[in-house]
This record gives sequence, C-alpha cells and structure tokens, in this order.
Amino acid sequence: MAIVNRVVSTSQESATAALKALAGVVGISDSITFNSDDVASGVEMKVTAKNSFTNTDSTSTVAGFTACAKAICKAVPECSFWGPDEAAVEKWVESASAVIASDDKVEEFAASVESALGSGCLVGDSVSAADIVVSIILAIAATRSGTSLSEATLKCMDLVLGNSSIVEAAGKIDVPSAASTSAPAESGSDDFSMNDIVKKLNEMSISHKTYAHTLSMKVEDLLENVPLPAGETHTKNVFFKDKKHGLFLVSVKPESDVNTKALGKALGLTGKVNLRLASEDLLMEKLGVKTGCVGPLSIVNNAEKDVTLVLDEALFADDVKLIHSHPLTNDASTAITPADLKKYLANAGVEPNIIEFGVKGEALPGKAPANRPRASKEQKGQGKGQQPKSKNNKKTAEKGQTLLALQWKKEENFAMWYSDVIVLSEMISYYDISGCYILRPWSYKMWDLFQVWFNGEIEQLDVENTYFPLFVSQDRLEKEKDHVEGFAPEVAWVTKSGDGELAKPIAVRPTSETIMYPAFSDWIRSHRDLPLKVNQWSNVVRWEFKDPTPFLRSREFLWQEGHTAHATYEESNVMVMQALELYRRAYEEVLAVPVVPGYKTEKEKFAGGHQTTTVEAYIAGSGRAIQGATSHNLGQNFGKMFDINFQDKNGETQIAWQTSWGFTTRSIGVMVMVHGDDTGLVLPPRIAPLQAIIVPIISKKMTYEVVKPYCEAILADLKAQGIRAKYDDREMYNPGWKYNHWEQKGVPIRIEVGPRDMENNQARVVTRHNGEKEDFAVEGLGAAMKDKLDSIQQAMFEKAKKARDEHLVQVTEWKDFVPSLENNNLVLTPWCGGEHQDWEEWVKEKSREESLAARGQDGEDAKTATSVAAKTLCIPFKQPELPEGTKCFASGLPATCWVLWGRSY
Ligand code: 87F
Repeated sequence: MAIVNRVVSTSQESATAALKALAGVVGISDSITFNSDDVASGVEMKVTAKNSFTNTDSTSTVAGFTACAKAICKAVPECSFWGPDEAAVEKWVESASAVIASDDKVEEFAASVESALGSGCLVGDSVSAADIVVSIILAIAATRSGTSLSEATLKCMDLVLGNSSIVEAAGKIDVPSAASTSAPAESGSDDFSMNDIVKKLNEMSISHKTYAHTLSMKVEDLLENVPLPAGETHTKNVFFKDKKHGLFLVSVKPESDVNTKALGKALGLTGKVNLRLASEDLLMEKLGVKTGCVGPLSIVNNAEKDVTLVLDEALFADDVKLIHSHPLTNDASTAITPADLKKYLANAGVEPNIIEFGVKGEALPGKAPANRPRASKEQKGQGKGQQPKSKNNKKTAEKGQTLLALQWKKEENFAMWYSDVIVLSEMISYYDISGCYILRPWSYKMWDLFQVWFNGEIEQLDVENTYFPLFVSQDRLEKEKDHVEGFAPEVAWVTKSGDGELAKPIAVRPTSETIMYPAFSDWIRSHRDLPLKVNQWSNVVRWEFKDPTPFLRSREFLWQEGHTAHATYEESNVMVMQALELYRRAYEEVLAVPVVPGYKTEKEKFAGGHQTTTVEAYIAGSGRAIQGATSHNLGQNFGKMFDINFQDKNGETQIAWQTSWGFTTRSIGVMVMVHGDDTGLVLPPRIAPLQAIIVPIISKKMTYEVVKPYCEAILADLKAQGIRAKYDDREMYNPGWKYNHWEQKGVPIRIEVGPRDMENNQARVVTRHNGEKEDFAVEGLGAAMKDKLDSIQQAMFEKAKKARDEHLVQVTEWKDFVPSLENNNLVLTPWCGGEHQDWEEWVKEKSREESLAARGQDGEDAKTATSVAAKTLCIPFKQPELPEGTKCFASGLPATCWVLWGRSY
C-alpha cells in the first residue's frame, strides 16, 4: 500500500502527486482524475511555508481542498452518498479548516510536529495546514471505505493531527460511524446486491449506501448501536390499524412523538378513530417484513396499495441530509437523501402523507408538552418553500464552529445532551454489546476517588474488604426464593465452555448474598465471631431490558456491596443507618448532590429483606427522581436459609441478624446529570480527577521556555496543598483549545498564565461552575485555591439543593397530584400506608392514566425506563408535621405518614 508520507517538493505538482497517492491509498487512483484547476486552487497555499494559513488566503484554501475532497468522495464508491451532497462536503472541509484556522499557533504547532516527524509530511516538505486537511480527508475516506492504512501512514497522520482528539474532531465533522465505527453485523452480510430494496434503488438509479450493523430491534437500539453524525437521522416506524380508516405506516424521526389522537386529527380521519398497533402477521402480509424490520422503504411491498404511508415533515427539514432506514432487515440500514426518498416513493407510485409531528420529550417546567402533531404547511396547501422550524434537530457545523462543542443543550434534549457530555468529556466510550460501556480513565478515576473516600469511612466502622467469586450455582442463587423472585429475568447464565455445554448452567453474580452467606455460616459459630462486617468492590451483571443508559442503567456495573451479621436486631439496625448515612454523605458531601433519606414502602423494599432504607436524588433536567443507594435490614431471612447461627453468651443457638448495602457507578451518572451544563461536565472538586489545570498563554515573547518555571512553581504549590493539578504544556494546542477541552471535562479551576500575569506575579483563576474570573497573587496561590475548591464544592451543593427544593412540593388532594408531577415535581403526600398497600398500585396506575390522557397518548411501552406513572420514592426520615385527622390523598383513609412520590428512573 502506498504511503503518502514523503513528497519532498514545494510545488503544485507535488501536492497533486500527494493527492494522487492519497487516492492510491484508498484504492481509487484508477478511477479518479484530479482536475488541475481544483488542485491548483487547493495548493494556492503553496505548501512552501510552515504556516500556510497565515501566508495565504484561507478562503481559497478551503475552496481548493473542498474541491479535492469532493473529487475523492465522489470517486470512492462507499462515499457515494456524499456525491449528491456537495454542500455537506464543503461544510465539513470548512469546519476542518476552521478547527485549524482557529489555532493561531499553527506556526509553532507545525514546527513542533515537523521536528517530531523529521519532515514525514503528507503533503509538501513541511507540516502545514494542508497536511491536516488531507489527513482528515484520508481518515474519513479510509474509514468510510474500510481501507486499513499502513502503520507508517497512521503514525504520520497521528502526528500531523496532533492526537486522537483532533481525529475525533474530524470524526465529528463527518466520520460515518453508522457504516464504519459501529460494530460489524452479527449475522448480516455486506453484500446487499440481492436485497430487494437495494435492487429497486439500483434499478431506479437512486444513489444510496446500504450497510450492515448490529441487529437492532427498536429505534433506541439503533440510536445506540449506530450513532449518526449531524445531519443524518434514523427513522422510527409504527404500523397502525384502524378498523374504520385502514392501515397506516408512520415513519418519523426518532425524537418525534407519535401521538395517535393528534395523528388521526392531522390525517383528517373522521368519526371514531382508534389507531392500534397492527399485528405481526399483518405487518408480514402487507409489507413483507418482520417486527423491527419495517421502514418507509418497505412500502413498495404493499402491492394492494392499501397502506397509507405517513412521513414526518421533520425528515425533510433543511438540516436533514440523509435518512437511514431498514432495507427490510434490521441488521442493516440504507441511507438516502430526503429528495431521493421522495423520488423512490414517486417511482413506486406511493404518495406519502407528510405531517408535522411534535418532538418527544417531557414538558419543561411551565411549558406545555410539545408533542401534538399538526398537519404540515405543505398539506395545508401553503406551498413547499416554507420548511418548518426543526427545534430539536442536531445542529450541523456552521462556519467558524469548531465542532468540538456539545451538539445539544440540556434543556433542548436532555438524553442527547447527557450522551454528548459523557462522550465529549472522555468519560464513556460505547461498546458493541447493548447496555455495556467502557469507563474511560476520566470516569474511572472518579470511581477510584470514591473508593478511597469510602474505604476510609468503612474502616472506621470496622468493615473489612473481601472478594468472593463472580459465579454462583443455580442451587445457591435460588435458595432464598423471595430474594430472586422478580429478579430472575435479569440473571445472566453461562451455559457453555468452548463448544461443550456445561453440565449445569452457572449464574454471573447480580448481587452476592447467596455467594457470601454460606461462607458466613462457616465463619460464624459463637457470639465472639460477631459482628462480622465485610465489603466487596466488584462488578455485577443484571441483564436489563429497559432502555440502557450509561452509568444509570447498564447491564454490567461497578459497586460496593457491604454485608454484615450481628447478634441483635438493634445492632443490625445501627449498621443499616450507618451505611445509609455514608451514602447520604457520599452524595451530598462528595458529589454535591442533595438526597432525601428514608424508608422504602413495603411494595418497593428488597423482597428478601425486612426493611429497606434509601437515599433518593432528583434530576432537574428530566424532572425525575432516582434511587441513589440502598441499605437493607435483612432481618433473619437469609440467616435461616443459610444456617447463619451462633451460640449466644448463654450457650443458646441464635440466628444472626444481617444487613446488606450497595452503592454503584450510577452515582457518577447522577452527578453528571445534576451539575453538567451546556458546555459539558461540571465536576464538584472532591470527585474531580483534576481539580486545577494551568494553561499558559503563549506568545512570541512568552514562549514555553519562558513560562515554564513560573507555571511549574504554581503547580508545585498546588500539589503541596494536596490539590490534583496539572500544567498543560502541550505545544500543539493553543490556549483556546485547551480552555474548551478542560471545560468540557469539568475541571473546577483553570489557572491562566499570560505575559501580564507574569509581570505582576499573579495568575488568572477561572471557575468552571459559574465562569467567574479572578486574579490571584502567585504568592500563596496553593492555599487560596484549596479554600476556593472548598467553596466551589459548597456552592455547587447549594445550587443543586435549591433546584431540588424548588421541585419538592406538598400535595394533600388527588386533583393536584398529576399536575404537580407534570411540573416535574417530587410530591410529598399524606399516606395511609401500612396494610393499605394496594393504594400504592392504584396511584401508580391512575397517575399513568391521567398523565397519558393529558398528553393525548393511549399507552406507554411496558418496558420503558421512564414511565409517566408515579412511584413511591421513600417515606422520608424527616417528616413534616401531620395534623390530627389528615386524610390520605389517594384513599381518603386516615393518614399515618408523609410519603414522597415522583416519576423515577
Ligand atoms: C437482580 C438479579 C438477581 C437486585 C437483582 O441492594 C438478584 C437481585 O437480589 C437482587 N437485583 N437484588 C437486590 C440486591 C440487594 C442488595 N444486595 C447487596 C442491595 C445492596 C447490595
């Protein structure tokens, strides 16, 4: 394979040669001819100087490289869908250039890379902006075409691009994760020539890209398995039957809300409208597809033409460049332009109904839910030119944008914002098994820090760390029936080793009660062996079927689980409360997240135990509550089952009283959701892997060499104070890039050092959580920063507490309950409780019914992790006064306590 790393010349010819070689790398040299005019403008920068951007007109550079990029993209068959979309190519080259142009230190950057490379450049004899653009093009083209590049080329690109974060920036520009970075299809093939849809598209000469991917049953799976770049969208598809009005295939953007009531209205259906999900058999009969495989392209299978295709107007908004939908099979997708989708339908004689749908999502406080579809302007006959404003679509790169920023605002789309934050801050990488995520060092360090804190605390309670096996036999797991009941579907089993079946399947631990307690039975003989207090740091697996979310709900997660045995109930209860108090402090003092501690109701407690206590957090961004951690009094249930007996002081045999308590990596997700903002992560100092970052502002006068002693002295002072600090002296990045990078990663304090600071023996301190800027004397800076970190920690907690308290309301009558939930509140109500457990289920169902009715929806997915129904969160320890004669808000029976309700995760 050609390596385009040494074209030592400064002429236009050399750049042409380089681009040709580049074409060779991606295997298209035969099919491409470079228009010399295109190249000429591309090399107008003349790759002579190190700093082409400062010496030449960057507009022509962009134009030239856009031209080259287009030529390449057009010629790479796999890039064919760039073909019809030259504007997009132009945009990403522009953006790529903007990334570089925004770097006012191209010169130093180039010099440093050059010396590192020994002139191993891609274009010309010195590293220039051209190299960077070409590297980006190469990265994208090679990824898209699936070409593996040689080590040398990769090394060269890596050096040219500085580091992987610029490659990622390139990825943001348009690396087609759908086709290349997602997992390879588990069962699919890459040859789609026999696929009926592909055949049809080819017959119609409609350019498309069809690619295999991990089998994805639902649109949620697709969003996770096949993330798409800005400007591209998957579709969500629903096949409806209405007895009176017939069959409807509805295809919308994933975030759009399919509200049947409003849909019927918008379609002008009269009389009784009852749109119901059509059966699997009907789906096969009418559209020739199985569940999970339907998409707008399958409408061509409807020979009788008795299915109405309803399309989301948002699919045709200006910012949608490509629509991805299944070609009759859900381990593949076909991407075509919106215009080509219309052409395909027209060729097939299908006239779609194009309707404006609202965006799925919950109403923000004070705002009505935006989820009612309306007939489109096009349908109302108002003409085509007026495209609807697409509120919640991903932004595409605009000129001057670095595309290193978050693409979603927290208020706009909370789930997408969260995903943006955890990826851009380098906390999470996605993995090819649904519900499993990679914890990158930035987030793992937080878990490390938590472990250090927690170990220190439990040591004071005489709890010892231990480690038990990962696997558990079926007999053991099922020994305590109440314990596994209800959890059984979540247990993952190992059934094979190599090719052979295991004699008996073994489970992967979902929790360790049944793994540990037989050993407890051995270890505990006499009252002298008590209390026994152990803690385990480990991973556990629970095969969830609800929408997975990194940290909050993953199939494998990390936790600590504490298990203790005591001689008396009273002692065990003290332990339960001590563990819960640690959890409260972990949230409030370490993560700066306020929580409500309390008892779980009988319905919500751990069935294997006697009583469950919990700390409940609130996430203002979604208006939902989340269980933070639980501490259980297990009573003697497990003791009886596992013979955990001891001789008491009188020589009598007694059953031990036990506790178990757990805190998981979910807490990290809660912290991100509570504190993050539109720039990215905002970290409370106590959990921040880095608490202060020193960024020098380099200039001709103030070189790295000059600033080094000054910054290193500050660093030493910070470290001497025990502050986790770093001096960012990477020469390939300019200060602006570094500010953005560390802000996204949530570092609480940035210390800027510029020429004026050096002159005045000071430093500028910028606080992440509120953006405040202050000048501090260098003398005593370490001590001042230590105080500052404490006050940041406190201020972040206060802010989160205020946001939570504003959404904690008391309601005494049913009529106010659902409206309060709709306003994203946690709701405290008087409660009959005790033996009147059925009322809890009643509230859940009734609140679901009323909430759905208020939204004009018929039902919700039974497996949704974010139901609109209310749940009891806890009976708070701290109870408001309950006047004599107060009635339960639901049953009207005498109230015995206040209970906290909310929609929860
Ligand atoms: C899933 C599958 C099987 C939760 C499960 O909360 C069993 C279980 O027992 C299960 N999910 N639980 C309850 C866990 C109880 C308890 N264990 C120790 C904790 C804290 C740590």
